[in-house]
Amino acid sequence: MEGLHPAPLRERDVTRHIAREFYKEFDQLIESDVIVVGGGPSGLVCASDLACHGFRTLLLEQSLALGGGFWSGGYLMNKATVCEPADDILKNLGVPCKPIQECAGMTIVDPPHATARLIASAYEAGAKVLNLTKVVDLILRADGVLEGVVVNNTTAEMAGHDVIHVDPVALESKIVVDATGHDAVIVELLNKRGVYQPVPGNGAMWVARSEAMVVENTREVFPNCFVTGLAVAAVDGSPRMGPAFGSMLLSGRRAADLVRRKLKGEDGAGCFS
Ligand code: 48H
Repeated sequence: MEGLHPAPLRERDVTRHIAREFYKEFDQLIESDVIVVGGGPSGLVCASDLACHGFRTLLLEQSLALGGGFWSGGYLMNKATVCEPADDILKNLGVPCKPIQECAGMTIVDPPHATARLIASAYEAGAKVLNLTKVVDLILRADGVLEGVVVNNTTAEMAGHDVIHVDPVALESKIVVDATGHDAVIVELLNKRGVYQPVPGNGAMWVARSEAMVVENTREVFPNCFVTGLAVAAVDGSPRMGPAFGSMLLSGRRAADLVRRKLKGEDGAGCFS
């Protein structure tokens, strides 16, 4: 249309500016304060809080979409539960949380709405995101110091090395947060590299206990490696909770607080077990 654009829009310009912006940003992401692996609810809250505090925070997600398991409430039902006080995290982002009269403290949320707001909040706080990026290994020194992760493009990894042999690349950080949910991928990799015990996987469902255990046991499990969300239950063999998401949000917040204290060198932070 005449007058819409000063010069006719060229395809090469679209490509050029996408490439320039991506690689300019990627250059900055090679070195971060914190890498959060996994863009589910716990990882999103953790990344958002850390970025809010001014830490260079990179969120890595193997899927195209961020949000992990928080797009639905289980069994393909589009409602999920969030118990107090975690509902405050969502309410502060403008997500409606409907109280349930029969169950004191329980609220119901629309998962896509909550997830969209968590994603927006992480971006608005300044967290950087690489999606379709799968963590496949760790940077681990002989003295047992974790210094970052090794990543590859998810689609190349999915094809398998026999079909597409693309070497991965490394991204450095002071801290790595395992927010990979059921599989506790980072802790599994520590185990594969012989520096951590086997990961038992989460225990059977017991919602009355599981949520508190995940939040309480959010911690530094290995020097410079923190674990949050369902990955905590996987590392401890503690019970799962089904589509109850409050502890994912609270655990993400607690992990960010522990990381912040460690990076600031505050007392009591960073006692791994
Ligand atoms: C990059 C990776 C890699 C990798 C995995 O599963 P999530 O939503 O995790 P949480 O802990 O934030 O939330 C758990 C919750 O969604 C849930 O499943 C609950 C409460 N279940 C209870 C029950 O009883 O089952 O998100 C983890 C994210 C996902 O987006 C993965 O794609 C991503 O981590 N991820 N990203 N590199 N190697 N592995």
